[in-house]
Amino acid sequence: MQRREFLKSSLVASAAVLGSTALSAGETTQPIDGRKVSKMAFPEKKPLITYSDRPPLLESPRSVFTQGLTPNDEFFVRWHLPEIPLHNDPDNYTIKVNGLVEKELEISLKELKTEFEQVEVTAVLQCGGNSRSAFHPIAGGIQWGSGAMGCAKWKGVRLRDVLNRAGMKKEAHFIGFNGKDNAAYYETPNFVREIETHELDDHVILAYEMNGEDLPYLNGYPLRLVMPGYYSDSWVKMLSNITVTDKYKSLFFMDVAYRIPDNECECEEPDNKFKPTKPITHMNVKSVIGYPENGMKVYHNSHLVVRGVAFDDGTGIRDVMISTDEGKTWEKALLKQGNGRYSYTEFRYAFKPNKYGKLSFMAKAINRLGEEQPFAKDIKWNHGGYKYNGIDVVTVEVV
Ligand SMILES: Nc1nc2c(c(=O)[nH]1)N[C@H]1C(S)=C(S)[C@@H](COP(=O)(O)O)O[C@H]1N2
Ligand SMILES: [Mo]
Repeated sequence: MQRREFLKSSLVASAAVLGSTALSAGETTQPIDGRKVSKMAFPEKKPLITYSDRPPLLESPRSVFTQGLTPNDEFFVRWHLPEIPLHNDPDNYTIKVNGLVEKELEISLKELKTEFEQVEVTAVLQCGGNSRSAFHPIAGGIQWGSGAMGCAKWKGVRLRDVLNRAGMKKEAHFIGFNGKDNAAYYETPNFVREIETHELDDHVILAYEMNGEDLPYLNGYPLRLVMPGYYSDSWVKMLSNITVTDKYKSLFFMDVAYRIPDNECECEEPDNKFKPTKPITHMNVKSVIGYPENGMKVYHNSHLVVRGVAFDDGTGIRDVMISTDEGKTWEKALLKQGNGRYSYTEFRYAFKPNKYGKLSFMAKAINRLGEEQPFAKDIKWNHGGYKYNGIDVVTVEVV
């Protein structure tokens, strides 16, 4: 083969390679919607979208997001390990506080409820992988729609008060939390999360009540960590241990899962993953339309009220904008707030459909810092499928 010909053919080959890279570059669209709820229900739960029953993985359907507080029996459920205890006796339930503390403690549920100040906070609990099904190619993990979230009024005691009783030593830098669920195989560690001591503020609580009732069993009965503004991988359920350390311990869930690229865009390419990574922490601004739902038929000239919820990490929602023309023009929705800055902001927008055929509603939340949801196509890909917050779209048919 002559040299010139060789150059030509290698050029063709590299063009083909470039072409395929461009095609496989990570894309995002709308999360998959409209999955059916199961016929079966778990104890204390209504039938929900069910991905697995061991461990239980349950998603709330879209219609739940018309309410500012998510009912306990419609609240999503996520466990990582197949072995969750099948029984917890509240009279004998204790948690241990150990590690770099002056005095190790073993506190019973009863002592928590009677010896510490009781506090309440309304806060959104959202899995970092909520809406993961929007990522292409598929990001590893459960292919959630947008129902791996909920908002509840949590009651409990301040983590700080409990740690103060034990007395953290000066070298304390990390606080680890362990749940009572166990791995089925010894290689898999227990579910453990660590936070840095500076992340500990007065809103972080050990909660035993949710919306005025005991926690539902599957949501962590009888005690869980509540970290308002943070993705819920750090909200450890069925808490058993609080361990104070000076060094970051290499534990699976902190080291592998729930991490994103540690770069400006928090993004990477499917065939060129970025290192180093960092844990997901604060939630970005997001909204989800609860009504109407995709595929609904609505009447021409009827009085339609679009409803949904918006939230962020506690910065606070300033506006929710609605578009009925694919994002060309936007109008403000009416907001209802009042449960504090970590809770859902409810929104509503009245509209009279005056054209037959397909009609799309888009919802875009903007927070007090001016941060807003991007269009789905502008969300950048990451291999774990975390932090999706694309503008929500619901398409109905006007008949
Ligand atoms: N003990 C324990 N706590 C846990 C988990 C777990 O697997 N075990 N999963 C975490 C993750 S990733 C999420 S999204 C939330 C889900 O909380 P929920 O089941 O109350 O909705 O719990 C967190 N706390
Ligand atoms: Mo999660």
